[in-house]
Amino acid sequence: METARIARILDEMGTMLEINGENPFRCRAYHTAAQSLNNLPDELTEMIADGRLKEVPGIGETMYAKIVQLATTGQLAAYDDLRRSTPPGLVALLRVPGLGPKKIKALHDELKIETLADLRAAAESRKIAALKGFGEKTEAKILEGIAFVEKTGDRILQSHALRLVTPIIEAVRGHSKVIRAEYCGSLRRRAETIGDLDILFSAKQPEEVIDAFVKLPQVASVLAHGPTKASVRLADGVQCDLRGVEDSQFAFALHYFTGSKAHNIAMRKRAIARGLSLNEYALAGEGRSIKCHTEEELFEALGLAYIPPELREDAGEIEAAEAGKLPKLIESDDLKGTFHCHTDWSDGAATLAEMAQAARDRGLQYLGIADHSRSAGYAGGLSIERVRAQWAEIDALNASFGSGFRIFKGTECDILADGSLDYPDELLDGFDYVVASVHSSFGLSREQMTARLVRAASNPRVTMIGHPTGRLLLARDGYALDLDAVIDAAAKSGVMIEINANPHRLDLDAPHCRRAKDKGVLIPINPDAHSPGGLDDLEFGIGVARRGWLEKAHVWNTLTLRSMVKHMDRRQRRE
Ligand code: DGT
Ligand code: CA
Ligand code: CA
Ligand code: ZN
Repeated sequence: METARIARILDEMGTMLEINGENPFRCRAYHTAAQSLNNLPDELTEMIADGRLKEVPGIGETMYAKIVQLATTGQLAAYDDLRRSTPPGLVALLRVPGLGPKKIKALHDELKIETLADLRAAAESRKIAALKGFGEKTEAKILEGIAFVEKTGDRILQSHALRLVTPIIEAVRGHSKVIRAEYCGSLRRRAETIGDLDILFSAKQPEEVIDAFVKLPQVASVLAHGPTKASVRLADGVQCDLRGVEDSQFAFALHYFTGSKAHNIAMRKRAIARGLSLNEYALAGEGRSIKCHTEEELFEALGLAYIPPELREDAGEIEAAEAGKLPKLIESDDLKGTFHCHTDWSDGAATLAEMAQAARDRGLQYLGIADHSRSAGYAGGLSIERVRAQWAEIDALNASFGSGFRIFKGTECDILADGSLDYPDELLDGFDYVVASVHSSFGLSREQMTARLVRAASNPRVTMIGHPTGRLLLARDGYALDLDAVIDAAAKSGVMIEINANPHRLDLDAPHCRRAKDKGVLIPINPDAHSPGGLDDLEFGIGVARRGWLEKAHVWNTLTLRSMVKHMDRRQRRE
């Protein structure tokens, strides 16, 4: 069984135990083990084989046995028992922002609440406010939370969708009858969250391929099964649609099923205006159909430059393609380094040296370390003394690297409730750069929160604002905030705003990226990595940047190490 899946099972077990009112230490053990699994430096099977898994902190003896059993057999009796004894609706209630296992247990014990519908009924009839430890404010929050869950529905994170689709697309491509295959839909457009997976292939006899697809081990149930298409539910509950076409239709189908729907409609209108008709199988006019082997040819046939999937939202891309004014979008290789990464000095899982090695392994020229500041007690925030000690270690490491690589000294400095920073100015001046983020007092009014961030975005000691809205995709909305006012303040003072590339955040989002860029705000892409593997999240940031129409020049960390050093010096001299 896949490591990420095992981690999810352990997490779920910890949660179910919490809902059952188990001893908190026992519950924690599961969550800690799950986290350790997600941060493993090597393949799980490898680490079991050579005995290293036993040494991993956070994995005790009994937990070790459970992990080995899941990895080798895919089964765990304790997990099955827990699932049987816990009403399934209760775990789903965790998706309601503000409801934790303790509250869910209380609601179940006191009001017999087992489902989202039960919860809504109880809140609407004011039964929750009357419960001990709840009150009117909590009840109102729960109603808001239910609306949030209904809005996000069954969507999944882009990162999750990518993990699911990768082995399936490989299997489809591996079929001997398949000529071409791609995933389409919102995932190809690199949307923040994904409703279902869409896979397209071309073959002379699609039926054989479809029959093989519905028998893949990932498929839990078949929803529909015809000669050219099938819909299935995967083991994770996610829906996956597969369609087969003839190879001559592939470009049209690829374009159609990539969407977005709004983009498709605009393209069809354009075809009609030129006396043509466009659908998922063909572009035709005056009794003849126009051959297109690729999407490039399809766009060309309609008088357009190639529009990358990330831009296909009917947000001006067709007009820009017609005028030859599409941006030359940033690409993964353009990134030369990154900022906002954590180490075990605060809440990261790896040492400075390990993180630096991981950055070099990925071809980066520099790595910015930004551990938490002193107020962030929950995340091991650094005291002033610890900051200075970390600088000494960074200096020593840098001396060992030579000129090809460098660690930059940064901090992820808390923005306090009044908008001031968590360290004194003298200390801030000693960093190469400062990421300023909100990690506390989320409940401020919109006016207060805006004033707080505007103040930080106007502070000359701030290099960039971190995860500006604080949202967690599919888990909680950002705090109340006038983000455009923050962008304006940043533009005026020359402060940057990051794209936090962690797939749970993607914050700035693409539309605000585009606005910030238009106003002249520089936008670094940061992984917020807490482990070596976290650096790979940069790719999700590239997706946001492309959806936000960003070119290489709009992203700070496309500068080479040499240019970056110069630019930092100039900034520090406030030129
Ligand atoms: P999702 O699954 O909610 O994350 O979003 P999509 O964009 O993947 O949507 P989906 O799976 O319903 O459909 C895939 C693509 O098929 C969609 O992006 C555009 C195309 N499509 C679906 N329905 C329509 C439609 O009614 N009209 C047009 N023009 N295109 C459609
Ligand atoms: Ca879809
Ligand atoms: Ca679909
Ligand atoms: Zn943060």
